[in-house]
Amino acid sequence: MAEFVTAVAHSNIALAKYWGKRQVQGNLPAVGSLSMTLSGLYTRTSVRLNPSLNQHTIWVVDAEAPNAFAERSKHFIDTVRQMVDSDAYVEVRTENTFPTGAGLASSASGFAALALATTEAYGVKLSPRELSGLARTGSGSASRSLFGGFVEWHRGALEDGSDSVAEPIAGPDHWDVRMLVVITSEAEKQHSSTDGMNLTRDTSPYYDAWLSTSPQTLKDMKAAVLARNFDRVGELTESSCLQMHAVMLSARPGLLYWNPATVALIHAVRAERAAGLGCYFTIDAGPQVKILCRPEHVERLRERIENVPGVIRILEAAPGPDARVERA
Ligand code: 2P0
Repeated sequence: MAEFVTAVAHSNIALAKYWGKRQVQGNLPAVGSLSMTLSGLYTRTSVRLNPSLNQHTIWVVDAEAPNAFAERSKHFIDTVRQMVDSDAYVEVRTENTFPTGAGLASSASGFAALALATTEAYGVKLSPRELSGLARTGSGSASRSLFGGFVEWHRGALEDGSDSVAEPIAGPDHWDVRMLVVITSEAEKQHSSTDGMNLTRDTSPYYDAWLSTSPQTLKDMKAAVLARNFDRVGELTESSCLQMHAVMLSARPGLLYWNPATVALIHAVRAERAAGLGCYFTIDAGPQVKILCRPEHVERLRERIENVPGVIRILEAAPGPDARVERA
């Protein structure tokens, strides 16, 4: 039997957000986005061809493989298998260093690691750009998790999606900033992002405004990240987040991802900023609050927010590395 091939990919948090698909098939986004890859928060996935299997088997370490995740993964593996016309099925073991399904983008690191490990196991040779496009078909934000540091995912314009890939704009050493991930709930999220995006597109009267303002936000964000302009990046990060949540809230029925602790943390971040700490919030399709902050302010900020009612725990990340294959 073949050896296991193991790949590691890190989670990422968008500073300029992706919300909405120009085509659901292949997760082609309606807008481009820009993210920071997170050190310490990653998925490790091992894959091996197993001739005795008559279907793919997916094991999630320390957790039941949720059916939806297993089905998406099997479908994804089949697209790779068909690239080399193989009959072989695979055994997959995957583990996360952070809670799954709670707005922490486990599908981002998960499909990035699966793309890398599966192509390696089947002997499919792809460039990093092609790997990013492949990961996108598993989950949109996974396109960004192939790369370390600060990463732009292009909207692209081609119908086949081949130009909708991510690329790093600056490596992890470009800028020493931190992201605090403040967990306010460990419950699985109730709706898939795809369903939320479709509902938003179909029912929000503000969707066109979101599509028309996002490109400028992305352009400004890219320039600010390259210039290491912390307050400009922070201001754009909050703005992109709030514009995204405004369009989510304006769907019918409105998508409200926040809990009381989420709102309390927004106020806490703004109060600490007014008091002189370098910190800005962002929130994804879940109740966790991610706080972009200056490294020298991490300790003071932690002390101030750990007692906010509803805070369960706080994870800390710096800009993380590229996804990689681990050699034994
Ligand atoms: C992002 N999110 O840019 C945005 C912000 C959540 C809010 O990408 O349907 O799991 O697989 O393409 O990537 C989460 O959505 O969605 C996400 P699919 P994905 O990070």
